[in-house]
Amino acid sequence: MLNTNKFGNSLKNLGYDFFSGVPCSFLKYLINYAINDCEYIMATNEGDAVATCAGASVAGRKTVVLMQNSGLTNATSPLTSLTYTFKIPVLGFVSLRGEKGINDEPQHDLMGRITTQMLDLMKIPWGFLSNDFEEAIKQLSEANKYIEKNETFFFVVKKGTFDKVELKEQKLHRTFNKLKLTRGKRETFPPRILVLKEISKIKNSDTVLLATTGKTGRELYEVGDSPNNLYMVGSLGCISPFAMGIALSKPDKNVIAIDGDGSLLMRMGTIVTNAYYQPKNMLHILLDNNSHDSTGGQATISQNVDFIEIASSVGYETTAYIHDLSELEKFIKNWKIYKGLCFLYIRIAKGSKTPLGRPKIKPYQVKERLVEFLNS
Ligand SMILES: Cc1ncc(C[n+]2csc(CCOP(=O)(O)OP(=O)(O)O)c2C)c(N)n1
Repeated sequence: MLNTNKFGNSLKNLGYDFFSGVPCSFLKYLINYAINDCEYIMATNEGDAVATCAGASVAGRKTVVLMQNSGLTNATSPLTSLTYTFKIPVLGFVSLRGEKGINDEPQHDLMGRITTQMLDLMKIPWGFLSNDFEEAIKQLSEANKYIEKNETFFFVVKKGTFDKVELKEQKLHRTFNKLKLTRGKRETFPPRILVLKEISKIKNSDTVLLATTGKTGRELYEVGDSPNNLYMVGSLGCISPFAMGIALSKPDKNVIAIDGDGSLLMRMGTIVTNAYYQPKNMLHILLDNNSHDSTGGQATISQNVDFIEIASSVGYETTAYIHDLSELEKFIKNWKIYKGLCFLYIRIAKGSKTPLGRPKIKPYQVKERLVEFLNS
């Protein structure tokens, strides 16, 4: 069995101090260590945890995701289209529930048989974590070499690998909304590209603009490409947890996540996490066209959702319904001065600029220059 505190300290000595995940009983003592002694983000979904760690990693942190193998299925989207595609390194620990020969619950049976195959399929290098301390430390040092090459590496963790660490009492807080501005008049439904032009005006050497998957990123690129932009591809819903990872790790930068209704609905739990950790330097702007515009305009059913109520109730400090472009300009200017976690909601027209190109720069190049920007 591994001495969990000693193993955790070895992780820390290698620089791994940013953790996120969803608990698993096989990993609970490592998770308890991370909660007790490190920065640990309690995610609502393993995919969100990967996205948050990816953001923190881009911002210069060494990050660790912790998950049950059943949660590996939740994380496949960001592990294939975010960390792999953008070459963002994250160190993973995934439990092996359902291992052949151990008596486990029926729901783990299939995942127990395919966990390592799934990692192979996702082109994630991995190893079974040894329960011998000296050996495990050697494995850690090998894993660290992958991380330093910008590759993700996963340890597969069997039952009884970590010795007991008590979870210290978690000091939890409530987060409260301080200013909520709801719909007060008719809105104007501007086209997305005009909204993006307005948002882009804020950009300076302190600000990053992160655009959600699909045409939002493509239009932002056409509005004006720059090293402090990132265009998410694939991994729908990951823009705000990714932004939070950056915002928490770089408190001196303004981090703006431009989200879509389909995207936010796909990972709705993220706003609970964003609000709980409350980065003061994060502005979350939702462009709602009631549709999956990028994939042909199919409905998202967001007309039934009051995003302002939801973001306010989970504790975004400021939430505001934006009726037109001049209000958007005013609120962004105010946010630059007063900051605080802020959620702006704007209804936009369906459709996009035609013809619409795609970024000519590759995702990992976009990431590389953002890393440079964030560390400059
Ligand atoms: C996990 C995942 N599922 C599906 C897609 C395909 N997809 C790309 S963009 C998009 C629509 C997103 O809708 P929304 O966030 O409302 O933005 P809009 O296209 O309306 O600007 C979909 C479904 C994806 N990239 N990732």
